Amino acid sequence: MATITVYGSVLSPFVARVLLTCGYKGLASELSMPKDGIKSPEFLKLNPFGKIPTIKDSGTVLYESTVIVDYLDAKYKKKKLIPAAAKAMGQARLIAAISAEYVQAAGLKFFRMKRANQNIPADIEAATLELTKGLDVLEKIMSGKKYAAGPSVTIADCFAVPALFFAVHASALYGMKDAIGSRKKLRAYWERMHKDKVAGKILQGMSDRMKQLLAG
Ligand SMILES: N[C@@H](CCC(=O)N[C@@H](CS)C(=O)NCC(=O)O)C(=O)O
Repeated sequence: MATITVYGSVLSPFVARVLLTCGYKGLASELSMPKDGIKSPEFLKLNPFGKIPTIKDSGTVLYESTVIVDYLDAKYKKKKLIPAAAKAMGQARLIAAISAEYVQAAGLKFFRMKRANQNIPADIEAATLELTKGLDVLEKIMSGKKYAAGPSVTIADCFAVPALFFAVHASALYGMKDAIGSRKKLRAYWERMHKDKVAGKILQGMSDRMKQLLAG
């Protein structure tokens, strides 16, 4: 199997989804930023939006993280991350969607406000409310087992881990000391994922990169 090129940076939660997918499926991947930048004519030929992640897998070029995750799971049949049974698939996709659309979205709002040096109380309050609601729902639907949707790793983990990273670390930039709070299933999951071989490595990479970025 050829090595999959993943264009991007580990700090991007969209890229991290793809790296987690490769990691959990045991696929060889190589992470790199496009040589002349994401808006260069060369890179725009691969992804007309000039965004990361974008992948090259032998002759296949793809962009949009959710599409890439589905593609990798469909192409490489071993260690399936999308459950075949309808109910289990629905549960895994629901956790992935809540993580992406609510938890990650709110976390990214904090991060982007910080990078733009914005401190508008109404915006901070709106992001806090959105994050609180998203985390409450996630706590409700998490399996409470080893992985997000049950005893085995699924697509849910590929979305939940980067979403929780931004929920915790970006909200902390606005004084939320502990975004997870008293949500028991989420807390145990978050602690477990730091010790998980695949997720732990990605979380460390995200954390190192965020520190570098904020320092610079
Ligand atoms: N919907 C896209 C979003 C990707 C995305 O927004 N990536 C950001 C990095 S976190 C990016 O490339 N931003 C550069 C830009 O929009 O110009 C996906 O799921 O892949």
